[in-house]
Amino acid sequence: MNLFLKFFFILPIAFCILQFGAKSAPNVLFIAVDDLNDWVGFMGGYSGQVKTPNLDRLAKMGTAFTNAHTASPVCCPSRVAVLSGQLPTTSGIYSNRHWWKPNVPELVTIPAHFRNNGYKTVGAGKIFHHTEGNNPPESWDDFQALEFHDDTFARTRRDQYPFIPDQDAPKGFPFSGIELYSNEVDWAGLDKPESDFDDARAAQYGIDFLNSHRGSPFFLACGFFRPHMPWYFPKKYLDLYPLDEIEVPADLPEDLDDVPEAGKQLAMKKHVDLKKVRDAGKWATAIQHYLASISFMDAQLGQLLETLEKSPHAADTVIVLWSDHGWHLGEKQHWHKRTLWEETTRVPLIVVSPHLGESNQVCAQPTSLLDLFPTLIELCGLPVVADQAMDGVSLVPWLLYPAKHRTRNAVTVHELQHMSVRSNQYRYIRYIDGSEELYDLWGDPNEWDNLIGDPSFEPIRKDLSAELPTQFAPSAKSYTQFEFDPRPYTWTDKKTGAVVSGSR
Ligand SMILES: [Ca+2]
Ligand SMILES: [Ca+2]
Repeated sequence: MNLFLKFFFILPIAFCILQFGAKSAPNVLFIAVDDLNDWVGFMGGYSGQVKTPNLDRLAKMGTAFTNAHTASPVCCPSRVAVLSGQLPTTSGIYSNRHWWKPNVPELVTIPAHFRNNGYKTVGAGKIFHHTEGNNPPESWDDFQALEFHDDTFARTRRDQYPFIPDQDAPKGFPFSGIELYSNEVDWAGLDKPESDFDDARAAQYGIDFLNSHRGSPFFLACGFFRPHMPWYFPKKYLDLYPLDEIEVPADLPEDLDDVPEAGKQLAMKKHVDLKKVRDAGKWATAIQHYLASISFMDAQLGQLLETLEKSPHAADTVIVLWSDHGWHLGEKQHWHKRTLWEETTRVPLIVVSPHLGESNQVCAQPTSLLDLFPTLIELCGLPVVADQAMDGVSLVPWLLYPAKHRTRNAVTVHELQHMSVRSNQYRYIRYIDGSEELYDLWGDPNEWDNLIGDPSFEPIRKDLSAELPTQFAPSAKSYTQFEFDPRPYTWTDKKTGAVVSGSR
């Protein structure tokens, strides 16, 4: 066949096969992890040895984005941002007090978009925020809810957990030996079968689905709750982390001296927990339990990946894994999340495409979890979501060329107008009162030395500040302004009487 015929005959056929054949609609395995910072093997965020063989294996299967950041440092707004492709400043969903569906009923989320385009969408565990009213059934053909078998007694808010039975705290609680912020802030290796833990149940749901499903393309979401608190897991995972090998974060008592008042307030929120933990001599013990939680979650991930690899879906399934935000374990005097520093914003993000990009790639360009929705749309050949602005961009160019320079940096928004932008080298923070921080992560990876006020960094400050949002969607209505009915999954606006339904 001459070149002319090849061009006009074979290429279009190849194109058609790619577009409309089996490969035009790859499956998706969508894995969410909760409160996992950069303490994973392939990111090197922990100064000691963290054991995450399965996260590391997954990273090697595709592209690991090692400079990826959350859109918001709290569960609900972060997850809504990932699942809608919009910053809180676009959607108005800024906090855990905001139900997205009654506030922005037209918002199309990732699972809904896949379902609208012929995919079978199923899931288990924590994908949207885990309290009642955040996970409309309309997005899913089937969903196994997170039932909190690990810590039923910690879910004391009846309005947030109406589906969980009342249960007294067990004998010996708190297992950490310290009374902390809430029942949730506890840790222990527990003596119960691994299969009884919530994350094992979520993994098992995915395993059963992969083993039984045949036919139509699927979107399978698996949401792991660890290392979210409480740090409960099967006891054996503690053996991975002998206490005398635990590294505690470098402690610089004067670190907050050059942080503006608004930043200090974020750092000191729940600082009392860190103080109690350290005063009790249990800082290393707490870290040991965070690490063991990570390894327990990693083991569940491993079972899921192993099942996928042995299934007929292996060659045609896109895999993405992300964590909703990070966690401080004492850096900046902080214990928990809800800040704009590296410990909270930097998260694992892995994309594996069976048809695109090499394996074992690392992309160190600044990326955002907001990029996931456009990436999945492109990888699966779905139409863009009509009339829905997206604040991220597809990562496909970086799957093809991981070193490709990216001019767009990663923006994080915390509540109303506390904001940060992370570039390749720098982090710029501006709080609602206009106060600022600037760090050079290459020379100062701990973000100890605030460079604001140094005239030689003024051009960088100016460039980065220009990337922060300038338009702010009004804050969504608080959940207290709605009446939520889990059956048939409706919200009634207490003032207007308007009803929004999220039922299937
Ligand atoms: Ca979280
Ligand atoms: Ca400092």
